[in-house]
Amino acid sequence: MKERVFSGIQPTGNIHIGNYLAAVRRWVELQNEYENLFCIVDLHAITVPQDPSMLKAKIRETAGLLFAAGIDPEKSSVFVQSHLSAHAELAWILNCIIPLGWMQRMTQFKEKSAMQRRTVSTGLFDYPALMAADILLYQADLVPVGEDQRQHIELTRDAARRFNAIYGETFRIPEAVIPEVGARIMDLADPLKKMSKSGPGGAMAIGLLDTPEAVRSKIMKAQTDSLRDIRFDEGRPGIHNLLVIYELFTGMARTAIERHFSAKGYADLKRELAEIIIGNLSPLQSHYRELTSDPSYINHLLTEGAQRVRPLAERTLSLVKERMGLG
Ligand code: ATP
Ligand code: LTN
Repeated sequence: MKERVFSGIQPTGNIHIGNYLAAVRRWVELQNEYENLFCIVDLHAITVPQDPSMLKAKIRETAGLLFAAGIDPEKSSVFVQSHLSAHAELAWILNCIIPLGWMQRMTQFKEKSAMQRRTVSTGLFDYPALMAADILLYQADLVPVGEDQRQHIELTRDAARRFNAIYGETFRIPEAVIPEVGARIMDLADPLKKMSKSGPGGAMAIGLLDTPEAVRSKIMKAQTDSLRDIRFDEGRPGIHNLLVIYELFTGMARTAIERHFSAKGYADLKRELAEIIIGNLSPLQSHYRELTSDPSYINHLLTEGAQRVRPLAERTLSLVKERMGLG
């Protein structure tokens, strides 16, 4: 039996190279070795206001980008969270066993709610319980994500252990898979903040569908520092971030990259990096255009994905209900 991989992505904003390098590209790499489930988490997306027609379009765009990036519908089930009511149902049940204090420790809520203050929804606070439900519903072994999701996966593990301790062995305890390099790609304008789809830094995130001109302009404007030498140094976040992106897209060793740039300046690094990103995104973008030329094709793949995973979700949910004496 192959181990099971589960991960999720929000259909909001533009999927950026941070999402790609830390998550999507890794999902593609893991495909042959594992059983794979990838969920487009629209119920998570509505924890902040969304325009309905835009959300519907973004769900298809996200799916199209996953397939264009190399997720193979024969090897992986890609599906939409709201197509299966079991996610919301299990989230409610987990709400009733997760202590409030655990949720109050979540740093992502603190950061995101600080930006919204008065209008912040209860759903945004409860976001990690729904994420735990996503993962536990499928008895996933591995959850490949970026660094920002580490705390949510810890909470998922704690919730699963707590449920198992109270009601008996029910959930598998999942593990986070977080890359050693590039788990947190930083914003180009403010390299102390993570590159984000929805945050204020969105304009300086490089989207997978960005035109070559947009990529060049964003990279050339990226914040650096007043030093000159080009070295991997975490104390210099702007240059470090550009070098990490360079490393991940080229696969070159750090020493080789530093040698390559030893007699060059920041402008050379930026120019080369922009072309490397453009070269990497170009095949993905043409694949995306092919896949989306017939809009019904993506819908068909998403319906199939949901059909494939439904029995797994239903099995866990009925076990949970039975254990708890529901119904
Ligand atoms: P937002 O920034 O609006 O919260 P997001 O960019 O985090 O959205 P998600 O759909 O929530 O997007 O994340 C998809 C995956 O990308 C997750 O595994 C997440 O950890 C990862 N990820 C998100 N931002 C980065 C980043 N800057 N660097 C590396 N990985 C990231
Ligand atoms: N919270 C994640 C998206 C997400 C997810 C999941 C990731 C929702 N459910 C389950 C892994 C497993 C995010 O914001 N990146």
